[in-house]
Amino acid sequence: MTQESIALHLSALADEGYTVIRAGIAPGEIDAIVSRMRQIHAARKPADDTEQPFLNRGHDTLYNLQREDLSFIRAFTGNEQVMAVVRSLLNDAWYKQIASERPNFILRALAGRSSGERAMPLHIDSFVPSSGTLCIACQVALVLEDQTPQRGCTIVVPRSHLSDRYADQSAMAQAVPIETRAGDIVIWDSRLWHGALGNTTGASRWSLIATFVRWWIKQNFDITGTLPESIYRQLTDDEKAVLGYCSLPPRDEHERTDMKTGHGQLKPTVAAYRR
Ligand SMILES: O=C(O)CCC(=O)C(=O)O
Repeated sequence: MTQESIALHLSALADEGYTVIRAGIAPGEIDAIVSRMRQIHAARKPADDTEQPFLNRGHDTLYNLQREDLSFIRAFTGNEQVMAVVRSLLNDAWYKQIASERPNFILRALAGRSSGERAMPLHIDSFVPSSGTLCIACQVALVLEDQTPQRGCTIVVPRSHLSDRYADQSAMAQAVPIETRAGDIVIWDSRLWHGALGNTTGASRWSLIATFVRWWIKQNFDITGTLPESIYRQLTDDEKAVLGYCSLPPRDEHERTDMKTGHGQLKPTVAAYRR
């Protein structure tokens, strides 16, 4: 992807709150990811719907996929287009321990999602609205199966990320469906009012969704503490930073007084962070 097309995606994100990278995933990779997700879906006990977050009830959701397979992480970190866009959106320019052209943003959540029959209400995922020019969180959805309105595609209310308001269901009339093909990548600012239509086809509609946030935001799960050592061993320093290992809070002032660290302070194993 050229600098020019990255600039176009960034400008769409700034103005409309979302962008679509068409055919951003290699066909072989799509099949590998979706079949691994189907395997995990078949093996996991179905979640008790009442214990799921409200928005996910009635939908197939595979939580915490970074623990299952390196390929789920690398589908994002190995995609230069995605990394370039997300770095521009979320890197902290004052994070001096990591070179500015490397990521200092982190992964908040990595989940698989397929739409159920019920629509997913409009919502934001930044937890707080704002109308500022700086983004604090974004979602990157790797589309693994074609998405149409009948198959429960993502919907967004363009420009709502600048509204400084929580999502209002009466804005459904302004929501636009994002029709995509397997292999497309949709990126939206997490302040954008978005949701998904109900899937009336009976077919699955898997996408792999990463929520990336600025380094100081809390992660959905204990991503750093529960990563299998076998996956940690294979990560690059950039990937360790993205999973949060460079911005773990120190235990106390004797361990460290800076909230941010660089690659030089990364530890050899997951267990070593707990000592
Ligand atoms: O899967 C979708 O289309 C929307 C997902 C979504 O709204 C979310 O993950 O917050």
